[in-house]
Amino acid sequence: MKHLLICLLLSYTAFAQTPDNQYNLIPFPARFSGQNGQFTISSNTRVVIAPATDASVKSVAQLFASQVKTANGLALTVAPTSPALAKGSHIFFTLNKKLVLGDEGYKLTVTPGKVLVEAATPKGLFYAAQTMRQLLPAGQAAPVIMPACAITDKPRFGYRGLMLDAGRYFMPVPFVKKFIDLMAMHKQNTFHWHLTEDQGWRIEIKKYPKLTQIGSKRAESIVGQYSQNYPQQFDGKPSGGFYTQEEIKDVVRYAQSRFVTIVPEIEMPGHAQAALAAYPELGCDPAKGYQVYTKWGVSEDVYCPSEKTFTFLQDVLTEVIALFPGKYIHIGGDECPKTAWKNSAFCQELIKKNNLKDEHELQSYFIRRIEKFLNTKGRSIIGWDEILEGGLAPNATVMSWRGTAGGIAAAQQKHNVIMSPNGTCYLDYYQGNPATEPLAIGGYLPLDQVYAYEPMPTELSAADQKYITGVQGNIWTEYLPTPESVEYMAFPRAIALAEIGWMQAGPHNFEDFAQRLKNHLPKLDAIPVNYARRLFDISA
Ligand code: TNX
Repeated sequence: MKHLLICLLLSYTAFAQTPDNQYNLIPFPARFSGQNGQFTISSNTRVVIAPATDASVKSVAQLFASQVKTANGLALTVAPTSPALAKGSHIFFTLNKKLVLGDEGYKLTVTPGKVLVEAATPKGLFYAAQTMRQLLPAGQAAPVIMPACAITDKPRFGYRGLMLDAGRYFMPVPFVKKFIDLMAMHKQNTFHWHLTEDQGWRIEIKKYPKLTQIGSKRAESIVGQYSQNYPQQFDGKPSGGFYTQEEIKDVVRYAQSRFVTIVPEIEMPGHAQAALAAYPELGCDPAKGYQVYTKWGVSEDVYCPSEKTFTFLQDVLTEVIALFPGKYIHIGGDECPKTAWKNSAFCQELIKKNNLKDEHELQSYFIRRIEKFLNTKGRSIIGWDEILEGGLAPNATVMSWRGTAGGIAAAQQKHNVIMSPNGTCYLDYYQGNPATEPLAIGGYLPLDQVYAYEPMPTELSAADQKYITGVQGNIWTEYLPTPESVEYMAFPRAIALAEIGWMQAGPHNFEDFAQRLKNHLPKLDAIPVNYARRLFDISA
């Protein structure tokens, strides 16, 4: 951490002449050219759009106006353009189909008289608006100025994600929205919502009410040690909560307005003990008396691959599909202990009947059946890299978490990959000295190490590189019971990953990033965000 502080101070000296809001863009744009002068926003400034424009352009412009209101206290009017308005101070949002910057790129031209915001799509306009949001001063400061500049920008990767584990601890809806807005502010576009776990089921399923009546509630815990590597860890308190379908629809709409796609995760065949507590007949040993798991770590009790289970999961997924319009459903697939299947006469029979070699192939059989079902509904699956074991389902996307080997193997098999290796993307790991930081799961992942991550494996041939679709940070919450604790671990490391996902390939300079971050943190203070402030003491 000392290292970071020194970097911050050193680079502060280098840029001390630059007003804070002239050099604070994260992710940094593909092309940026600073110009003389500035555009001043006042209550006379109009946000204008072409008269007969797309409704979504209007929503982007309105959202920008509301963000300026929140951040700077200025109420801007959004209006169709007219000759009179074109003469006054204005910010013009316009679709320009001729731009060849992909569906997320944009051009932003800030001059003293006006601001021109151009993109081929509303999504591109939205990202330009997020750039403007960053160019404006933090808080209520007046005057509200944007430095003159010309920006041409587009992302490197199409998938720029963050995962939030709402299974270990329920995360309330207002916080989920705040989290999504913070993602969008840094141009991340995919929110992976981890909704089911051994320790809690968080999504209302109308056909199976006990999932939330029973599965969302965790009893007082048996404080225990799940691994000798990790310290004592349970807070011992009862805990619970779930999202109603109405709340989920509301969050989906909120995310859509920020061009964030939600990937819901329904874990299978493992990490399912909360579901078994609700419906024991889905396990291999229903008489066992399953409880929502009151230890961290991985439960041995998993779904039995029976017809009852497949019917249940298909019913659950049918409701999930109706709630989430995105193409991808994450089906988990990680850490599925095979003990229960080994001890089950039914599973052994199933293995024989289907000419499978072992329990790994049985897991593959499980995932393939679910994939087939989802594919017939027009959806695709994402699974953690364990889904490679026993053979990949034909159309699956692999999320590589146990390092990068799984991702590399999947790309070589011509499957799409999202890189999320624990060594560089696990934001539940310590970001500072474990002796003085709040108790965490373990690991050590300081900000500069996150920033140094290069998602494209050198092992891949040029032809296979296209299967690496992007990068994701994961926030597992075993040690993060509250929104505040999540913010502390997620920020600013998630912002470093946002830049890694967006900025063009090439060496990234940490000192430069740290300088921009220093200028950017007051914006997080203004929201406010409980980022790991004490590790980034910028008052010096
Ligand atoms: C592994 S990553 C898990 C999670 C834990 C996490 C803790 C993955 C697919 N499984 O269940 O929460 O480690 O860092």
